[in-house]
Amino acid sequence: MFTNKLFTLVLVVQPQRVLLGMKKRGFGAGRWNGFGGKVQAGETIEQAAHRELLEESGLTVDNLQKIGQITFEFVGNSELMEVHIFRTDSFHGEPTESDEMRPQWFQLDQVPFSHMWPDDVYWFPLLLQKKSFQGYFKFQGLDTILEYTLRQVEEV
Ligand code: 8OG
Repeated sequence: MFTNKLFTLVLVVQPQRVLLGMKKRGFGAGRWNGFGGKVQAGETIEQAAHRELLEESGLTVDNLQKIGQITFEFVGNSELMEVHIFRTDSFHGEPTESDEMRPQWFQLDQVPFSHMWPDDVYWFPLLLQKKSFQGYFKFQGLDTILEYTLRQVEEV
């Protein structure tokens, strides 16, 4: 039987650029990504998204827009990762390096997909166009997508 574990992911997107962080340690180390992590007991998914964004990037935001939800299966692991994805276009503070992440702005036509999770190239275009989506990706190891579904939805 599968169980689900909840995660958040926040992308700060401005008209010409997106803020990504180089993950310095742990799961996904060596890859550029948005900011996020596990939802803790006693907090809502949205509270977790704000907390992780602040911890990893030094930024606070007034509003997070729910934009996507992707479930990840890793073959051999019965714990599915249910990742709730948010975007925001405005923020307070200065992007600041943390123990976990080194933030950097990327032009929207220079998103470093070859150094990101391999599924990101599929759903980033939807995120950038503010189109809500739901997906499922089945991974073999950390690099190979065995199968996936991805669809645009009215509301996440
Ligand atoms: O707490 P931890 O840093 O281990 O949380 C994992 C983070 O990575 C969390 O923000 C969710 C995110 N994440 C995955 N898989 C993928 C993926 O395939 N693509 C992207 N962009 N982020 C992912 O767990």
